[in-house]
Amino acid sequence: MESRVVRTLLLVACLLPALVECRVRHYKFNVVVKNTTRLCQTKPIVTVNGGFPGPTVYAREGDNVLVKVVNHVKYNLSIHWHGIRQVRTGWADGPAYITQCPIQTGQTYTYNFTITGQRGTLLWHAHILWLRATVHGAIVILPKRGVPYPFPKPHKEVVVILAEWWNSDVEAVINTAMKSGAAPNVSDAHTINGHPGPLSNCSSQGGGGFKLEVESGKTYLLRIINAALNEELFFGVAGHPLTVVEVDATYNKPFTTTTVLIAPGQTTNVLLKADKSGGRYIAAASPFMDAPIAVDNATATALLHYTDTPSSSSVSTTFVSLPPLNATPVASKFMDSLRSLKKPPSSSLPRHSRVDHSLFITVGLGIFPCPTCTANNGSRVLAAMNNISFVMPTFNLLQAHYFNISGVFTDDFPAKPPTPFNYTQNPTPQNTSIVLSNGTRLYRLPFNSSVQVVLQDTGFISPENHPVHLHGFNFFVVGRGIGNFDPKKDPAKFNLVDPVERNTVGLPSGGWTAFRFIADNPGVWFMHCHLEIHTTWGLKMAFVVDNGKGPNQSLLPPPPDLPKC
Ligand SMILES: *[C@@H]1O[C@H](CO)[C@@H](O)[C@H](O)[C@H]1NC(C)=O
Ligand SMILES: *[C@@H]1O[C@H](CO)[C@@H](O)[C@H](O)[C@H]1NC(C)=O
Ligand SMILES: *[C@@H]1O[C@H](CO)[C@@H](O)[C@H](O)[C@H]1NC(C)=O
Ligand SMILES: *[C@@H]1O[C@H](CO)[C@@H](O)[C@H](O)[C@H]1NC(C)=O
Ligand SMILES: *[C@@H]1O[C@H](CO)[C@@H](O)[C@H](O)[C@H]1NC(C)=O
Ligand SMILES: *[C@@H]1O[C@H](CO)[C@@H](O)[C@H](O)[C@H]1NC(C)=O
Ligand SMILES: *[C@@H]1O[C@H](CO)[C@@H](O)[C@H](O)[C@H]1NC(C)=O
Ligand SMILES: *[C@@H]1O[C@H](CO)[C@@H](O)[C@H](O)[C@H]1NC(C)=O
Ligand SMILES: *[C@@H]1O[C@H](CO)[C@@H](O)[C@H](O)[C@H]1NC(C)=O
Ligand SMILES: *[C@@H]1O[C@H](CO)[C@@H](O)[C@H](O)[C@H]1NC(C)=O
Ligand SMILES: *[C@@H]1O[C@H](CO)[C@@H](O)[C@H](O)[C@H]1NC(C)=O
Ligand SMILES: *[C@@H]1O[C@H](CO)[C@@H](O)[C@H](O)[C@H]1NC(C)=O
Ligand SMILES: [Cu+2]
Repeated sequence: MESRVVRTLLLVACLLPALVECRVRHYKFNVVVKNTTRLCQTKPIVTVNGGFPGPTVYAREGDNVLVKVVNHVKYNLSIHWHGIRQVRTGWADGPAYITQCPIQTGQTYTYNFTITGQRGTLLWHAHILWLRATVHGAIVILPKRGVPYPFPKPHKEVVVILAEWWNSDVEAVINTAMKSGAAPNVSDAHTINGHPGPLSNCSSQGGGGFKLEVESGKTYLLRIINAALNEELFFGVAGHPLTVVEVDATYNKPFTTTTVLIAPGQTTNVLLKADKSGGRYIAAASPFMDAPIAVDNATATALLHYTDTPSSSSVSTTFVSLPPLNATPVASKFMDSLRSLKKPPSSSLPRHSRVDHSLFITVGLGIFPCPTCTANNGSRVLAAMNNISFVMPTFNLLQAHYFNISGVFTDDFPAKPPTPFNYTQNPTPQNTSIVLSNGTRLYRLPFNSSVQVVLQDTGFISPENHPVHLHGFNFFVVGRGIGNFDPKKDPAKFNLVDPVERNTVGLPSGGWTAFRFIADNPGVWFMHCHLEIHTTWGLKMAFVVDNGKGPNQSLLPPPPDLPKC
């Protein structure tokens, strides 16, 4: 009896922000429809436990996390633990039809993973359809007990989730677009912790938006997450410079900036010093887009409120100093400022001489025949890597790999584009076809091989900034540039001393980016643009990493409750 009480107490305590020592942390995610009001409109949205955003998952480095997901909605579902390395546990990664079949209506699946060698801020989100618009939340991984941050301990830590809000049903938005062949509607508002904020219409809902209470003289750690579907965002706080200390759950050399750039799927920890004697200040998020592509240009706001300041006092709105939509120099400066805190060990960052697999991958839009598409003269806009628009299988790739089931995928994804051309020439010469091919083609990597990937944006239809995310690994961003990658000159300029380590990198519009990693995690690992519209259009591929020697270098067997197709 007593031990049951203790166990129950421990279970409850293990849900709290790491107050007690728990090696196993249990969460329950009930996926339910919840009527929610924003922008003066009430509509049903898909949520976890009724929240928009959903609950924060707290853990410590080394913990085993168990999340029981119960699907109570009409959609197929899966949840991805974005940035968690999932060492040998690909079954818990989450992208539908890549590492699992979906959790169907009425079904349950328990994600079981251990957080190995990681601490910081990450996010979880739905990885099927466009459900991630409302099905998302934070993952906060504290360092091992007794291990301090490499910066002064903040007075408080606050999760800040940036996202988008649609007045229409998001599934209708993407379905309509796919039927017509045209681009989908953009969102109606951006949100900060679920709210468009005090400067939007209908701000009375939710008490005027998110409010961060601060005490004068104290320092706060903001764990900023971009959970938006389709937009890179600038973020800033009026009168308060931000010191960036961590991105994608890796520490960087601290630097101070008025504006943070954060792409969908990225996370950024910043220190904010409440150095004013009092007052009320606006925090804001607005989009970054340096290509002729439609975006939701609404600014989301929140309030930084010094305690003891009367709510009637005026609000400082110097936030209008957030850069304009197309501020490429601000974005470039931010990305160029990111450096790893420590020199990475050469065992994790391959040198030139040790690169076993060198891939050059074009990333961009194109067209594909579609006789029924009305908006586009019998074609539709799609997107591709190395000219292949990825076709989603109807069976789980990881399972097909593990059980040697043939006919689900091929492992012939090309290491270079089929036809070399002037990638960033804009407009692209008419003699270079923008018609794409398609297929479920993967790239095979032996265990422990060292990999270099150069992503090259193309001018097909339009150049554009693509935040590319790799599952199962962190990579080191060794270089970036504008124009065509020069394989003779550019590698000599690579940073192999303190390149930033992350899981999602912004490929500059009309440019290239290069990263390296060691394929030390067996399984099938998705790589895709984290703009959901581009993923839907096929801007994705996957790596299949073979087992190494013995059980410690091999994928674990699938859990018994793995959903079936
Ligand atoms: C949402 O609200 C509508 C009408 O306002 C109601 O008909 C519907 O049952 C509600 N749905 C849920 C899930 O509460
Ligand atoms: C979680 O997975 C590990 C293997 O990685 C296994 O030993 C453990 O029993 C699993 N936990 C549960 C609750 O299924
Ligand atoms: C897209 O936006 C247009 C114009 O605002 C609106 O009429 C239409 O209903 C929207 N489509 C969807 C699928 O929400
Ligand atoms: C607020 O609503 C008014 C009236 O509907 C409209 O004219 C205005 O543009 C809206 N402002 C914002 C920021 O949405
Ligand atoms: C936002 O976009 C709309 C049309 O999409 C345009 O009318 C409006 O001027 C833009 N506002 C800003 C501040 O750029
Ligand atoms: C569709 O084709 C017609 C006739 O060839 C042309 O006039 C029109 O501009 C085309 N529309 C689009 C959206 O490409
Ligand atoms: C799949 O094939 C590999 C290599 O041929 C073999 O080692 C493995 O046992 C096979 N797995 C199954 C489940 O048949
Ligand atoms: C490629 O296109 C760019 C932009 O139009 C141009 O400046 C450059 O000279 C072209 N490069 C080659 C090799 O043709
Ligand atoms: C394509 O056009 C460019 C000039 O726009 C020319 O230099 C090139 O030779 C052409 N390529 C082919 C295959 O026709
Ligand atoms: C892409 O593939 C299609 C279909 O095979 C082909 O027609 C086109 O020329 C290819 N484009 C490039 C740039 O390789
Ligand atoms: C892939 O391309 C083939 C050949 O054009 C086409 O028949 C098929 O429908 C395409 N598959 C998808 C999912 O678009
Ligand atoms: C849900 O997933 C199952 C398994 O892949 C599939 O058979 C079914 O068609 C899906 N349902 C919907 C509504 O897409
Ligand atoms: Cu993209």
